[in-house]
Amino acid sequence: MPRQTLAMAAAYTFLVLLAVTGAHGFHIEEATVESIQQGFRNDSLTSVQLVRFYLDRIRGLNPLLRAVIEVNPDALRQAARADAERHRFSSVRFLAAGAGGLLHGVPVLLKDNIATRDALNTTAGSYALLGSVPPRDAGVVSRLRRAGAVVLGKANMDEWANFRSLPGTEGWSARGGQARNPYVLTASPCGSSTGSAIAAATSMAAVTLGTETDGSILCPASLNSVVGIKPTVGLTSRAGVVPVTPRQDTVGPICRTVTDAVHVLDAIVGYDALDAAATGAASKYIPHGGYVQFLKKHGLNGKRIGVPNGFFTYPNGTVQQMVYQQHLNTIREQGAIVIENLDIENLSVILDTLNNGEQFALAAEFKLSLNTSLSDLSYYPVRSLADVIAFNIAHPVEEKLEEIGQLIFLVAENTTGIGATEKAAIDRLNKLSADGLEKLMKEHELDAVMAPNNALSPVLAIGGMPGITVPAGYGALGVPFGLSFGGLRGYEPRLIEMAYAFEQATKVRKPPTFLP
Ligand SMILES: *[C@@H]1O[C@H](CO)[C@@H](O)[C@H](O)[C@H]1NC(C)=O
Ligand SMILES: *[C@@H]1O[C@H](CO)[C@@H](O)[C@H](O)[C@H]1NC(C)=O
Ligand SMILES: *[C@@H]1O[C@H](CO)[C@@H](O)[C@H](O)[C@H]1NC(C)=O
Ligand SMILES: *[C@@H]1O[C@H](CO)[C@@H](O)[C@H](O)[C@H]1NC(C)=O
Ligand SMILES: *[C@@H]1O[C@H](CO)[C@@H](O)[C@H](O)[C@H]1NC(C)=O
Ligand SMILES: CC(=O)N[C@H]1CO[C@H](CO)[C@@H](O)[C@@H]1O
Repeated sequence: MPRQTLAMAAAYTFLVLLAVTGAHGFHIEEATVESIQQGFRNDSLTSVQLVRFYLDRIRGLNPLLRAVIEVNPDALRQAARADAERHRFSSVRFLAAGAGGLLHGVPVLLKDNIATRDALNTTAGSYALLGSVPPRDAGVVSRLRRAGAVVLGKANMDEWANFRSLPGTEGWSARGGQARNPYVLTASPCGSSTGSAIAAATSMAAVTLGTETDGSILCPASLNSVVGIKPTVGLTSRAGVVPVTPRQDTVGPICRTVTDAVHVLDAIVGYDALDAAATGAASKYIPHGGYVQFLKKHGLNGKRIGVPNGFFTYPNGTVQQMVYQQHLNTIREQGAIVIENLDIENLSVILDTLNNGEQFALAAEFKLSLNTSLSDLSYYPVRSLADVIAFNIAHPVEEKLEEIGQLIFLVAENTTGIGATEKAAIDRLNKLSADGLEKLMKEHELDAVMAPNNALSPVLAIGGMPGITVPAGYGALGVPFGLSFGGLRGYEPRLIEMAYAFEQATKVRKPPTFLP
């Protein structure tokens, strides 16, 4: 049997066994954060049982799907502590103490570029960073720990967030191997937050975190039929995250439902002194009382939603064309005002990220940011981009140097900081954003624009703007696709309203099919 078939057979056997022997009163597969908390409260579930379930599931599915790079040897102990805390306090005092939030005792899987100061490594998928020691948890991880979440492990990703080479490494990293789409195993799982999306889709974790510079949450979430929130840049801290650029990087949840994603978002947003400028500037967007209040069943009612030209380009008769058309009708029936035939100025320039200055600016910014982030480590096997390049040359087999190369690294290494040319490129990107989506949304008083999957990502990326993708359907071969809502900086409340109402009106998502 070929290796893939063998692994598939093993995974199927495992799933069947799990279904038969699943001994918990509580059905953990596909469980939501709120049902998990209810299970905790009515004593049908413990955090330890949850962690055991997810660890078993990772053991069974990961040989096939390669969604996880490392599991946390401390996860069961953290879960036991969460269970003990819950039992020690009466619920009122527990809540008053600031603990007992919705993520208390809930296992979270982190993309491998998000630092944890524990037994787990943080490597962006690369052997070059193996053994590095971060001085502290990433800002978002500190917040998760304070909320009582259990750090379950690190998720596979496109190595270096797909910023090593062209054409790239969708779902591949040297340390994690090639991740697979759990719906159609031969289809792209997209990236770079690949493992986070797959793990959420297959219940290898309750909830997960990904990161996005340009498409890395919205794309894998869409293609693995889960919900991804790409927050406004600065809403969530990037401190302790292996960077591409502070101008575009953002950390956000990837989960099975909008509600789960919103609970995670609530836990991770906020000011961080170690990412002071961006989190300081974005903190004005965080609503008093958090984001849960925007989970409104009628959240589409009265919303003005633009449909920019150039995105819904599926030929008549294809599944995508028909399903998206149906969704537009549903969105109208839900009371939204859908405005079609809008043009984002210079859209073709914005989408041409190789030539419009985006990649050019990113290259210079990456070299600087990586250097800063490496020099912040308590122990670092590599100190600079030059060291990482040399590492890949010295480890060509593990790092698949011949096959994948490191062209972006080489281009980035040739840069010498943000000079006049780089500054001009960044100004031009800002202008493209201001004259593009920002102007369009203001002129038409839009609450959001809609597009398939991650099609909006470059438009949102250059403006630091937020987006949410929600499962929208399955193509002729069973490959998932999503519908994304994007908006201006700080538009999370209304994007959440629309995404939630759309999700509740359509309920498209179904668990993975593991088709060959
Ligand atoms: C406890 O809550 C869970 C989650 O809602 C539910 O599935 C389960 O049936 C409940 N069990 C009991 C004993 O009430
Ligand atoms: C982290 O990497 C080291 C190798 O440097 C390995 O021994 C260790 O098991 C890894 N940690 C985890 C949690 O897998
Ligand atoms: C697709 O169908 C629409 C509506 O029926 C029609 O207006 C349009 O011309 C068709 N497009 C193509 C490419 O056939
Ligand atoms: C990298 O950072 C170190 C320490 O902050 C600094 O001394 C060095 O000049 C930087 N190198 C580059 C290439 O920016
Ligand atoms: C880097 O710069 C050197 C010297 O100018 C040049 O020969 C080389 O082609 C450049 N590499 C890349 C990838 O641009
Ligand atoms: C940056 C850029 O390419 N801007 C162009 C946007 O489109 C207008 C015309 O619609 C051009 O004049 C700009 O040069």
